[in-house]
Amino acid sequence: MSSEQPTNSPPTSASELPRVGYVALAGRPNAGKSTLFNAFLGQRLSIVTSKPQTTRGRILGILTRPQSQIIFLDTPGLLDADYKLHRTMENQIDQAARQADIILLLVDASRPKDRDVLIKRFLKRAQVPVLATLNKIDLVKPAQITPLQQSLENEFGIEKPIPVSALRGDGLDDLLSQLEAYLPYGPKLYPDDMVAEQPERFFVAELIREAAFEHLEDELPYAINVHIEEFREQEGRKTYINAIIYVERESQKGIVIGKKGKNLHSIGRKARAGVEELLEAPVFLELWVKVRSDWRNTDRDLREFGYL
Ligand SMILES: Nc1nc2c(ncn2[C@@H]2O[C@H](COP(=O)(O)OP(=O)(O)OP(=O)(O)O)[C@@H](O)[C@H]2O)c(=O)[nH]1
Ligand SMILES: [Mg+2]
Repeated sequence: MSSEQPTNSPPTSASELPRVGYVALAGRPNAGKSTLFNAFLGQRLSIVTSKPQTTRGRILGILTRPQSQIIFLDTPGLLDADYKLHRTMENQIDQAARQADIILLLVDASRPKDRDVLIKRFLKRAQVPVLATLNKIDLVKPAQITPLQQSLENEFGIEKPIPVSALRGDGLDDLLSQLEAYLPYGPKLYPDDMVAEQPERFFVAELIREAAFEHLEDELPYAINVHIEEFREQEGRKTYINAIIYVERESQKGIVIGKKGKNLHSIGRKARAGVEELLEAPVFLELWVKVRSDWRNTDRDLREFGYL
């Protein structure tokens, strides 16, 4: 965390040291934060789905370049907190913003007005410089980009947002150089080959949640949580993973399992492919579904699931 006054000018003193620092991604749910995070890191580290509220915590990803080490913090989307779970998500956003040297605010070009009051509230709390980017420009006509940039600049009192498409990779090199210029010079904080800090079993649980999120409809994706019960690497045999998908009600359990276990089977197949890609090893994935009533509002459950 920086105790200096926020300023919107990059550090100017040159040095032999690389630029090293934290970039927190922030924005509304579904703005494309995790897509951008993965595009910068060149790998699928943070889960991405077509549904909002996919990311539930702070995800750290390290990009080491010849002259810099940029530590990206992916965060949940800014929202109205309806559950205790949402309040833990808000805390994660604020913690990441405090830890950051610069905040990168993402605005979805196809939904620029989406609950902008939440963005304004967040910007008021921000203690460090904020750079903004207009994402998903592939979804709007080129002629719309300049007026959109201008209206966001006026609305939020920030510098002109940099237009990008995280999905296509357009504009990312320019954005990365601009971000880099805001980081202080200093020694690297992580080994060059390190990309993530959270343990493998965290990412495995996330990949299972990603598969379930995409597969399930309506409110159900939001009522699930994935917990890894057992993760065992075995010499000469498939890695054994036993995971529980928690739901909030008995009726939800039946839907997640599906007729003759069809839904659970599909979720398992999709999740296993992702987990095998991540671990670069064959995996035996066993999935169970259990009920944990009202876990999103229960401190004990939130603590056990790692949200608190
Ligand atoms: N067309 C288009 N789609 C994008 C772009 N970036 C992200 N998306 C899509 O937008 C959806 C949401 O992307 P995410 O990266 O999960 O968004 P997020 O901001 O992390 O969302 P939360 O985790 O819910 O806060 C996914 O379907 C992405 O494929 C983009 O540049 N263009
Ligand atoms: Mg996300």
